[in-house]
Amino acid sequence: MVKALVTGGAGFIGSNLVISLVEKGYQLTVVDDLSMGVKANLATVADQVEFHEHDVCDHEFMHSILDEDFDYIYYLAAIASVADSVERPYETHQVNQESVVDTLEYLRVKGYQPKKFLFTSSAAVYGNYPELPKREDSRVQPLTPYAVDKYASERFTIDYGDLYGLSTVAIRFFNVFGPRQNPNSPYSGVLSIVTNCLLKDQQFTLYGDGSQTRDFIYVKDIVNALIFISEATNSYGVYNIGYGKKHALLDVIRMFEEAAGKKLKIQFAEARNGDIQESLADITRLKELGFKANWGLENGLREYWEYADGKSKW
Ligand code: UD2
Repeated sequence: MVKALVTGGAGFIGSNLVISLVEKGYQLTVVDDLSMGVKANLATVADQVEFHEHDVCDHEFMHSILDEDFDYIYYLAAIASVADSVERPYETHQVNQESVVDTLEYLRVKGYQPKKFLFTSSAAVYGNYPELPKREDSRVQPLTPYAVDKYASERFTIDYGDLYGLSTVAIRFFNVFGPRQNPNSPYSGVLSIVTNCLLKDQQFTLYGDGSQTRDFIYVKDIVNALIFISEATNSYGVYNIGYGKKHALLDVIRMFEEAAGKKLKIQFAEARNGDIQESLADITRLKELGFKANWGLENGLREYWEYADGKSKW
């Protein structure tokens, strides 16, 4: 049986990934300290997953888990809030970088050779340079502890491949949306906040005029891409994952209203400090590997709404 480890597997993207891997017949181990994830995210697969509620910074514990010698390791555990990293740079560093390096080092020392070690990073590493679209070799400008740690962990991931022969890849997510994204912080993904407002008939605050663009991608396409990249024997280095299309926020909100059959009450406010105006992924590398997204933005929005509205089980 194929054995996979997903750290952060109770979180938004992690739980969607775990469920897909279970459906593929993989034997799953999940490590998540539930600081951001929730166990309920894995309710439908609870009896098919070995779940450890544990901090990835506990090196001894992680070593005992890694001794299971996995075929695939998906490293999604992170403190995913940029704002949190600015407030608590050292603590978030322990999670977002130290734990990753320790895992890679343990694999090296023990001579474990997973078919792939996949680290998940973020478009945050690109910072504010205006060049678009962002290619994996575009200039980076990590402006926050979160982005610094993500970038450094990417480099460690790739270097452990180049220097020590581990098969590794690093992924840069653009704006992911879909079921189980937590809407409860002002820095949660904007579409989870929109969903929450639509469901509760609450007013949504749109920062700026809505012309800012993002490369929004549905979580099911993200999960398919993660699995595709990890299983491709010729994948290496860094991959952007987005649709390679940019949409103005207000246009996406209009598309979502259509999917929901409901109007969003919008209040406009000053643009957020540090908000970037445009973001767009160049996904040439992903396409060259042979990946094709099969959901797309409109289908994704429709399915997300059906899930959120309780019409479809996930
Ligand atoms: C994404 C990441 C962030 C960081 C950044 C790097 C997410 C959730 N956030 O931020 O962690 O990596 O990229 O560039 O993936 N907005 C509103 N109202 C709200 C919330 C958001 O108008 O209640 C706007 C926000 O000002 C921004 C857009 O919606 O212009 C998207 O916001 P976001 O927080 O979902 O994502 P982003 O790209 O700013």
